[in-house]
Amino acid sequence: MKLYDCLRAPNPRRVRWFMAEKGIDDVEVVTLSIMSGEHKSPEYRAKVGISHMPALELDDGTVITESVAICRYLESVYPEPNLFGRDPKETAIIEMWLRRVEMMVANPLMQGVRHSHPGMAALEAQVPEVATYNLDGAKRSLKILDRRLAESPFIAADRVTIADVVAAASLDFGRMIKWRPDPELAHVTRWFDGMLARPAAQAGMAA
Ligand SMILES: N[C@@H](CCC(=O)N[C@@H](CS)C(=O)NCC(=O)O)C(=O)O
Repeated sequence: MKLYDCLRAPNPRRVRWFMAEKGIDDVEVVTLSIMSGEHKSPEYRAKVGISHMPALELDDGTVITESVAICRYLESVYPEPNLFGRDPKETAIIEMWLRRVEMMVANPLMQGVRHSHPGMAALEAQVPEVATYNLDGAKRSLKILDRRLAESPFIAADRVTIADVVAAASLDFGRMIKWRPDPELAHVTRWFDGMLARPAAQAGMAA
């Protein structure tokens, strides 16, 4: 298998982090640069079908995009440690939090960065109001996460799951614009510091 990866982008980081949590080290990683437009080459587009990263190419040539779909596939192939749920109830709760995190925190934060970081102007027709609207939305949603984390060590279960990986990789992308969760959100802060201290958080980050 081959993972098409980009070092600073948050969606590829989810997959690297997820693989590191599972100790997966037999996937070849091909690093491309979004800023240099390598994901827009005719070869990449022909292979992947969309100019997005990450993408996972299987040995039979099948290509999977969408970071969570890639993680779900890897979970089936490498089931332990489990990050998507062990039984119907736990799987549904993890999916519920994953959807909440994706829509209420990850997407708004990514839009906030894309519409405000000067370096992203090459990728996005930036609208400052879009950045403000999305960053305000992410900030409000983090209060929901703070209440949840007051009663649970991790977002969806008593162990790290895909919901934590998606949330933490997305929140850490805020560093690009010096954005951090409000330190008054004590439970989010405790959880986020803990997530960033995990060895898997460093996957691909030193390069
Ligand atoms: N929903 C997709 C999003 C993929 C995506 O948008 N990736 C960004 C990098 S984080 C990308 O490839 N951007 C290319 C561009 O903006 O031209 C996923 O979860 O993988």
